[in-house]
Amino acid sequence: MNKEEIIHILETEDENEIRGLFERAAAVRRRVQGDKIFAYGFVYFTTYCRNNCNFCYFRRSNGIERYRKSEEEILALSKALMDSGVDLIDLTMGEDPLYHKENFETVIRIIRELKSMGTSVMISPGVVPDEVIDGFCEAGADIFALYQETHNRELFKRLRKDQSYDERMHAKLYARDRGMYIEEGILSGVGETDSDVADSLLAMGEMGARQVRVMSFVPQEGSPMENFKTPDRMRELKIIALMRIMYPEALIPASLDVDGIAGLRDRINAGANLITSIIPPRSGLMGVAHSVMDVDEGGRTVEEASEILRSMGLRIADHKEFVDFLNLK
Ligand code: SAM
Ligand code: MD0
Ligand code: SF4
Repeated sequence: MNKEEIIHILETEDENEIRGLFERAAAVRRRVQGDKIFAYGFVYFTTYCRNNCNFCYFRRSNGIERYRKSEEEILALSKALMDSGVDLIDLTMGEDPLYHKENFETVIRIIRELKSMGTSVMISPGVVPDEVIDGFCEAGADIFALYQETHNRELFKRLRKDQSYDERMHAKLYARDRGMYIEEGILSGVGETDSDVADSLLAMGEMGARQVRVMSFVPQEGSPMENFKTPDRMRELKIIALMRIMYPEALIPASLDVDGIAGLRDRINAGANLITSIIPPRSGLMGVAHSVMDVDEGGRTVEEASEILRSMGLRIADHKEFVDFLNLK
C-alpha cells in the first residue's frame, strides 16, 4: 500500500469498506498461520525510570509507588507464565538507573537462564549502550523491543521529552544488525496526523521490523497528558489491519494493556496474531497503559484468552509452533 491508500483507509467512514478491510486482514492471518495465535507473558520487573515521557504513568516525576523485582522473583514469575502456556517472556523495564550503573549483568543472566528453560525471550529495556545490546544478544534474546511512538521528529520531542530520536532509533537498528528480531511501535491518539501514521507504517517495513504494534493512548493520572482524550478504538483497529495487509508475516499484538481482556476479540478480528501483556494475577506485577486493569482478577491470563479464542475457532499455539513461525524468515 502506498501513502495515499493508507491515508484513505484511515479517513474512511464507509462501513462496507471498513468491514472489507477487517475481513481481508483476518483472511491474510488465517492464510499465514491457520487457527494459531501466539501469547506473550509480560514481566515488567522494574518500574523505576529516569525518563519523563509525557504519556507514561511511570515517568520520573510521577509520585507513584514503584517496585523492583529480585532475580529469583523474576525467574519464578516467568516460570509460572511459561507453565500457563505463553510462547515468550517479555522482560520489560523502566530505564532504571540501578541497572545502568550495574551494566545489566543481572538482566543478561536472567535472559540466559530463561533461554535454558526453553522459552523465547523479548527484551524491552529502553535505550541502552551498544555493549549491553551485545550482551542481550549473546545471552540469546530473540526479540528487541523499542518503540519510536511516532516517526515525526517534532511530535517525538513533545512525547519523549529530553530524549534523542536518533539514539532511540540507533539502539533498535543496532540490535537488528546484531541478529535480533526487532519490534517497532506507535501510539494512536497523541496528536499524530494520518500522514504521520502512514509514514510510520512505511518506516516499519523499511527498517525490517519483525514485530509491529500500535497502542491507543490511555491518559495517566498525574502526567502532563492526563487531560488528553483516549482515541476512538476504530483508529487502532484500522492500523492493525493495515499492518497485517502490508506485512502478512509480521507479529502484530492484540495488547491486553489497552482495554483489558474485553479488547481482545476486536483486535484479533482486525488481523492481530498475538496476545501480549499476559500477567500473573496477584504477583505484584503491573501493566503499562493500564497498570492494574484485569490483572488480579485473572483477566490477563492464557486461560481467559483461550476461552475467547475458542469461541472464535482459534487457539493459542504451543512453543514449538511459535519457534517454527519465528524461523520462517
Ligand atoms: N521503558 C521502556 C521504553 O519506554 O521503551 C520499556 C517500556 S515500553 C514497553 C512502554 C511502552 O508502552 C511505550 O513505549 C509506549 O508505547 C507504551 N505506553 C506507555 N504509556 C502508555 C499510555 N499511557 N498509553 C498507551 N501506551 C503507553
Ligand atoms: C504490552 N504492556 O505488550 C506491554 C508492553 C513491552 N514490550 C510491551 C507495552 O502491551
Ligand atoms: Fe520510562 Fe518507558 Fe515510561 Fe518513558 S515509556 S517514562 S522510558 S517507562
